[in-house]
Amino acid sequence: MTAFPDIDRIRFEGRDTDNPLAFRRYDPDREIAGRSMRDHLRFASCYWHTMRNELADPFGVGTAQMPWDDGSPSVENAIRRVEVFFEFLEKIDIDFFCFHDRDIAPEGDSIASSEENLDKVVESIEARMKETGKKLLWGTACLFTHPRYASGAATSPRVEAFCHAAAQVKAALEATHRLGGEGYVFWGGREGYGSLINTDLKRERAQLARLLHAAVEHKHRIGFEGQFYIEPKPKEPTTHQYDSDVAACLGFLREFDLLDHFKLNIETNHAWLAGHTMEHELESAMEADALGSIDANMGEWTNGWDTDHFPTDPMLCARIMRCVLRMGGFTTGGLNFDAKRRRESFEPMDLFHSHIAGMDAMAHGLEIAAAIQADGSIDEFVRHRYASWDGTLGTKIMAGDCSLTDLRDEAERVGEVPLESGRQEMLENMFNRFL
Ligand code: XUL
Ligand code: CO
Repeated sequence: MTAFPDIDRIRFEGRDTDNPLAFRRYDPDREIAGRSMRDHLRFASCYWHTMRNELADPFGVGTAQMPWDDGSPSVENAIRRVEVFFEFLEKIDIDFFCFHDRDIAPEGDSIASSEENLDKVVESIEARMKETGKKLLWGTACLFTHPRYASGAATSPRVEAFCHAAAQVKAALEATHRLGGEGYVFWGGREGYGSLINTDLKRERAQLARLLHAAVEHKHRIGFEGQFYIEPKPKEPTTHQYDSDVAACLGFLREFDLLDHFKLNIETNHAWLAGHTMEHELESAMEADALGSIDANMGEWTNGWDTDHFPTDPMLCARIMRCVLRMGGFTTGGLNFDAKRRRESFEPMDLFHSHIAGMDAMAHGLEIAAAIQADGSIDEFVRHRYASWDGTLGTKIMAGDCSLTDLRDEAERVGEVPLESGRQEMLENMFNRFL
């Protein structure tokens, strides 16, 4: 059986090709800045959008054509999807994937039957991984779809919901471990509130921390060595999510003594919803040595939802890849396309067009970022801008050796501050030279 009979493996054909089913920028084995493009970018396709998103929106039903899917919640149907997904990964030449427990396997009518369903599908995924060499970037549990989580999962006012969430995390973590996953993500889709009028915020945050601690304990118990990540998002579907942005996550992890166990999986569209740029979020995480992985997508500035567009803007991708290069590249992380085709792009072929667009834009971003890094002028400007801090006085201040009184005397001694232009526009223009 083939789900995509008209599509061959997508290959690099170069800048001048007019074949839309070819890469123009992404040349997987090309060396750039010390690694192959494949190793820099570590692309992943996500099961929930690629295989399960029917492309419905609040005003209309799903439009996605999925002739391989009979629409039933059976394990057989779930296993058929696995076959299609791996054919897709092979043809698009993506090495990694990500999933939620409920994307890959149907929930049963008891905890035990849900675990059994998951086991069966994981077995078929494991077999396809062995055959194809594809790898799991991260797994996660869907703690936001079922009505039992309407008021939160770990942060629910009902203790029973907390137990169900824990059961799902346990099974999803074990599945991730079995599949050799390099990471495990916690996205707290309902871990927040609709209104504070019915919410005990202090309890809810403590409950969330408790679930995360229990997961850390279980990770050690089963010997899972992958990286744990939190994925910040400010809102939608909640009014406010407790892990609203990188700064909030870092504060939360420090407060509850979890920072040693977690890094962050940062998503562009979530950064924008929080009113930040993606670079702001990436830099804030990097500064705390907590940048782990990226959900590569973008939003639509004009409508303000989490629309999960494929990232097709080379400028955005260049900014992201500059951060990744500055961090020294991914270790366990990668670029997961948490992105979906538009509702109008409903043909199976659009799965290819959308991923190709994202992969080429990210590869373009990598080329730009590598050229900026090799040139070094922007980095040099920033270093020079802070050079006074590298002198004797700056070093002494930062070592904590100057009281306010000492500093007052220094101010008298050094005289007026030499004013220097920040040259923002010159630097922005310098950046543009590399596009
Ligand atoms: C939702 C979102 C999730 C996480 C995984 O906005 O980004 O799909 O990436 O749960
Ligand atoms: Co995401």
